[in-house]
Amino acid sequence: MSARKIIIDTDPGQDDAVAILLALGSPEEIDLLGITTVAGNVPLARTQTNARIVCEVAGRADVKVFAGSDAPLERALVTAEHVHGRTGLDGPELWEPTMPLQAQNGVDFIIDTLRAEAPGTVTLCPLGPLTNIGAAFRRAPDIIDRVQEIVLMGGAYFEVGNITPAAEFNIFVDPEAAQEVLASGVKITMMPLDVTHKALTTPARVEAFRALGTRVGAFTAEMLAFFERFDVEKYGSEGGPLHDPCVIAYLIRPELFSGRQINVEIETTSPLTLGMTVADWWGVTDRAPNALFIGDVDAGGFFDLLTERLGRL
Ligand SMILES: [Ca+2]
Repeated sequence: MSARKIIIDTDPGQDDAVAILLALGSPEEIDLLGITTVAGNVPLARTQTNARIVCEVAGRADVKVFAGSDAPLERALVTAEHVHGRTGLDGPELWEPTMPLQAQNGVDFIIDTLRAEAPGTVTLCPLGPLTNIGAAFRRAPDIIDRVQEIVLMGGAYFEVGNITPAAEFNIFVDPEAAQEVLASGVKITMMPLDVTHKALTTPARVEAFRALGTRVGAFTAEMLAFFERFDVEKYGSEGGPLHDPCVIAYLIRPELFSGRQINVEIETTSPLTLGMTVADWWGVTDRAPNALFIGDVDAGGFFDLLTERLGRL
């Protein structure tokens, strides 16, 4: 089987960084066409910088990194420095990357790539707010039918909200983009908090990254040591959830995950529940299913895969 062509759309973010590293460590399964960045956890100037830092850590200055949208489609940007730190990638010592940022806008790269590649051969992997995907679909509706699948991190049902009592961060930041993507008819797989909160770091799991004895292993352990503090304090859990790597792990080892094909709609008007993922997990409406909503993961298998693949870099 040939490697699956993907575009990672991201707002790094320590967990985004691990997702990118997992993709770079898995060339048999993943053909990374490019990384598009979006404003989310931190503003765009930082997310595009952070994406290049992560590529440089992996020794992959050849990866194409693009800057996309600097603000949601119809709203002011909300960021999450309280979780990820001032840089978005707090933990390890950072530097100004020397690898180039591509001149083309990330949204244009998504459009051009989907038009250039054969229909049904490119998977989009959004790890942040869905602004770039929504913008591309608005500007070039002809590309919608050409997407193989969208596998995204976002939303929550049983875990409800993390940025508000009702909403998960990625969906909350750009609810209009999220709703348009969910209504697009593209095959969609969602990694909500319900599953990512089961992919928790533990001291032993973080130590396994450090024990790789590589630059990537040390960088990852330092990021996660910072990242887990927020969730350990908030939820009383042993570690922090590796949200975004679930997306890439699903492409490599789908058998680690399970979920339900259900209808998911996004609240875009209520001030109280803005950005809520209204997920019909129990099938109480007759609304047509539009997403595979993942609910469970084999966390041991997930961390074994991560450690093995990051160990290749
Ligand atoms: Ca992210």
